[in-house]
Amino acid sequence: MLKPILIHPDPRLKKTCAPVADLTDELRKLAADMLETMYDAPGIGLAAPQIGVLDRLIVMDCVKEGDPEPVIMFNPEVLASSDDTNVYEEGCLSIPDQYAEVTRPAEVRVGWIDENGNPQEKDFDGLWATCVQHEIDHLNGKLFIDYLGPMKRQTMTRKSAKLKRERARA
Ligand code: K1U
Ligand code: ZN
Repeated sequence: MLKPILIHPDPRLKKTCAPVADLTDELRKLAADMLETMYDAPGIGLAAPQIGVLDRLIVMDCVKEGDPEPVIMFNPEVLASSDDTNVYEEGCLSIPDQYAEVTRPAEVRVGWIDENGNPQEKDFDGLWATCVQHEIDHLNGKLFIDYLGPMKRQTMTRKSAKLKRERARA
C-alpha cells in the first residue's frame, strides 16, 4: 500500500526516531509498504519518518539497471566511516525537485537487523554509501539541507513550503 510522503517543513522530519524493539508482522508490512512507496516515487531510499512513522527503519535500492536489490534495515547504525570523502548531488523525496552537493564519507560500515530478525554488517561505497547515510540522518531528524549554508537552506525550505501549500490546495 502506497503511503503519502511528508514534505518539509514538517515537525516529524526533525524528530529522533525510536529503536525497534520487536520485529512484528506489522513492521514487516510497513517495510514492504515503504519499498512500494519508494519505487513508486521514484526514489532510491526512504526512511520511516518520511511517512510519519518515528521508528528506526529505512529501505533502499540503489541499483540503476538490472535486477532490483531491495534492502530493509531496522535499527541501522554507522559502525565506521572512511576518512576519504565523496561529493554527490543529493535529492530528497521530502524536498521535491531540489538538489544540492553534499560531502560525506566515501565508505561506511553499517550494522542493522534484517527483516528476519538477523543482525547484519556490510561495507558500502558509491551511491549506496551516500544513500545509507542520507537515510540514517532522517532517523536522527537531519535533512541533507542541514549540511548547506543558512542562505541556501532557507531558500530551499521556502521553495518546499510553497510547494507543500500548493499541493494542499490542489
Ligand atoms: O530519502 C529520500 O528522500 C530518498 C532520496 C535518497 C537519496 C537520493 C540521492 C542521494 C542520497 C539519497 C531519493 O531517492 S531522491 C530521488 C532520487 O535520487 C532518484 C530518483 C529516481 C531515480 C534515481 C534517483
Ligand atoms: Zn531524504
